[in-house]
Amino acid sequence: KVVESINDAVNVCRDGNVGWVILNRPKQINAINDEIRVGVPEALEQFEKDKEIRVIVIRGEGERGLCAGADIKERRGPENSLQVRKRMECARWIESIDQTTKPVIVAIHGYCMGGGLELALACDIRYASPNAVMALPETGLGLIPGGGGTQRLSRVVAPGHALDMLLSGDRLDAARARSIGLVTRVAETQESLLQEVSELAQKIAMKPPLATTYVKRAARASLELELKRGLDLELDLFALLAPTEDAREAASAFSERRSPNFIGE
Ligand code: CO8
Repeated sequence: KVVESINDAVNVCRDGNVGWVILNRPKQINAINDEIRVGVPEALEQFEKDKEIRVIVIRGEGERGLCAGADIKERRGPENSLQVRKRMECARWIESIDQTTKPVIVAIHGYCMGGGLELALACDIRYASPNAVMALPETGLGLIPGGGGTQRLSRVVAPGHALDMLLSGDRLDAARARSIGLVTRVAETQESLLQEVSELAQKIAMKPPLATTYVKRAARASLELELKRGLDLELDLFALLAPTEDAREAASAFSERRSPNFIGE
């Protein structure tokens, strides 16, 4: 598998129908700098356009962790609130994950703090290693999360758990994170994380891609739409899928007791 560089801080790799986005600042525990802010959306856009890619995985290079949050050592001059507000538009790079129609899985090993957890919160499936450590420590720095943490966390876990994490800044281990639904899967061992994530990604990539895209769209819309509109959207998407080649192929393959061959139409 060939690893290609988007820039100094982000690599990509294609493995069959799975596209890997790799944060590559291991010495700084992949702390978020401008190259990550630019490189991740660029990598996602590449994979979004690539018909061969059906599932995307985000992971971090190095043993220490997925991402230790924003680069605290980035030097900036004094700024007033207006200047900060303008600059913080760059925090919207995480929204590139929302705009991706293909499923995005994040592999969380080691530290996943602040902006790193905000990145993970925007993904569709959070898969942790047993050594994962997750926290939103921003209030301890006199700040609040600025990459969607205050909004996405309570859409992922119950609001009581979200406020607990936001106010305390406490670090959660993988077992605790799974118990509150912050991650949905924990790997057997630290070493098996990427293999397990890869297997899950391949499994999803084997499914009819249109159905995968539409189910993601409908489920994500449920977080924003009132129920009636969400149910309408679900039926619209169902009706679009029912006559597709892949839906017909799935039914034929079932009747004929053979493996289906999906073409993405
Ligand atoms: N930014 C820049 N460099 C970092 C960061 C970071 N967030 N985290 C770790 N590093 C660097 C360390 O400086 C160190 O580099 P060096 O070897 O050159 O000194 C290297 O990575 C390894 O880190 P440690 O030696 O500290 O490793 P430990 O195992 O002792 O500790 C921790 C690991 C617990 C993850 C620790 O590094 C830590 O607490 N990091 C900061 C975590 C954090 O608070 N992140 C910010 C969260 S808030 C956020 O993301 C949004 C708000 C941003 C505000 C920015 C203010 C300007």
